[in-house]
Amino acid sequence: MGGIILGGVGAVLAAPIALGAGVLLAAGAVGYAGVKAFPEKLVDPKQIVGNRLSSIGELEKLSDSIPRVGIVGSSSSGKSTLVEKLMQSANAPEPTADVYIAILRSGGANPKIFALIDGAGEEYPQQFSVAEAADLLFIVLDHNEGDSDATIKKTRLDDHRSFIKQLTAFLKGKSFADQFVILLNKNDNWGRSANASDFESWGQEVKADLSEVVQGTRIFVRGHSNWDVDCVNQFWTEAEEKTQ
Ligand SMILES: Nc1nc2c(ncn2[C@@H]2O[C@H](COP(=O)(O)OP(=O)(O)O)[C@@H](O)[C@H]2O)c(=O)[nH]1
Ligand SMILES: [Mg+2]
Repeated sequence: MGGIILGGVGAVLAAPIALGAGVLLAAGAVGYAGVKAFPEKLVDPKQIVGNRLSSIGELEKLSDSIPRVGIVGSSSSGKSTLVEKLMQSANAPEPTADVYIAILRSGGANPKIFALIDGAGEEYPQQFSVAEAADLLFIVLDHNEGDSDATIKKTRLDDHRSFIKQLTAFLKGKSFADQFVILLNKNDNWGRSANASDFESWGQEVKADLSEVVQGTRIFVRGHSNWDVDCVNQFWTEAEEKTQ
């Protein structure tokens, strides 16, 4: 009997508590849904020109989509130096550890805002993610890893070949940029070599072999030097023209 009374009292007391808890839970759920439904504030690309983003995902948070230019190639080929030059920065880049994105207004005849994507050359997964994200892809190759030697090193050329082989294997079956530009970088150095034309021919071979593998992709190849302002400006002209 006592148990029944106690049970009854318990039920009467518990009901408001349960009701209260239920109301709180419902209010919380409604509040959470409200926050989730409220669109995340998008960033206007014009507001972040000159900035660096630290992940490709951040490009999804822009109010307008901007062309993505990927810059890939083996370590020390001059990718980050190119980005620094395009930023008109006098700094020599630190060795690149992670993928980053520079938001820049191009310096050609038809300026627009671009996302330039660069990563660590020795980290193939980073290189692949840069290539996969790109609307236009620059592949930076060189004749040796140094910055002052004119010698064309066979081992270096083989490294580039093997990099490209891995890259195309990764891209197979995926959708990716329909135009590639191969830069034969450090022209200021290899241009002084007696074998400069061999290196240029090698660049043409790379292009020919690549077009066999990535059919339907237009491939261009040219000499380039990050120390030559005209070459750096040419990058912007190409980026503008090839992302219309
Ligand atoms: N001579 C010469 N050296 C360059 C050129 N571009 C880059 N370098 C040098 O190559 C080295 C590697 O450059 P970096 O941009 O860090 O290469 P990354 O690993 O591809 O980003 C640095 O010592 C640069 O100064 C170039 O056009 N000419
Ligand atoms: Mg780098």
